[in-house]
Amino acid sequence: MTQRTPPTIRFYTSNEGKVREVRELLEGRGYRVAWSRRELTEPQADDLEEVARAKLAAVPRGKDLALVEDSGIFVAALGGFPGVYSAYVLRTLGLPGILRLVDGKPRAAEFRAVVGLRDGTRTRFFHGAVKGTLAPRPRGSGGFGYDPIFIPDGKTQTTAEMTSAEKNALSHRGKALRGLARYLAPPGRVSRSA
Ligand code: ITT
Repeated sequence: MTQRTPPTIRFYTSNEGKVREVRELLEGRGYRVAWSRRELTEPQADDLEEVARAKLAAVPRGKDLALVEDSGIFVAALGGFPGVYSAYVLRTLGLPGILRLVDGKPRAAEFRAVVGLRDGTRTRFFHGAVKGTLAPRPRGSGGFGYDPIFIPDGKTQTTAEMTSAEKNALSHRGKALRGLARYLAPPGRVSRSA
């Protein structure tokens, strides 16, 4: 009996936390995720899809499916800031500095992700979002980035206090990746060759 080689999806990112979550979700669905550790140049843009499109345009063309992702946290009381600037703001202010920005303000926030896929000559984008609130102080050691201060609606834990499976089940990235998985293998189509 011949064994089907799992199709390879090559994920271009500098963020190891994203890789862990993408692997957990897509490898469970029969794909192999190869990590190309890259800091892709990001344009000044106010839209995650525009950034994801630019990242995808910067990755080399090869035989594998190419994957990029752009994400951020949008705080309503700050007019959506830091949004597309989330990585820069986290690097410069850290979580305590970000919490100071919302001191005394409503704490509603939303994580959003756009996953970009190049499949041959086609490019496709998949969106996911999760609403929540900012915790009063950082809690938990799982996940990465803003996870210690984000509490999804309907939960009491931060996403850093969840297992990665629990986080993937509700997260912005998990939702976007499930859209991508449905595109790659729509219900009824058993397998897809690379
Ligand atoms: P890339 O190389 O893929 O660009 P990056 O970490 O620079 O990796 P982004 O430019 O997409 O990623 O910036 C997203 C920022 O939002 C970054 O600071 C992340 O830590 C944070 N972020 C995104 N998703 C998150 C999640 O699920 N949990 C916690 N923080 C998250």
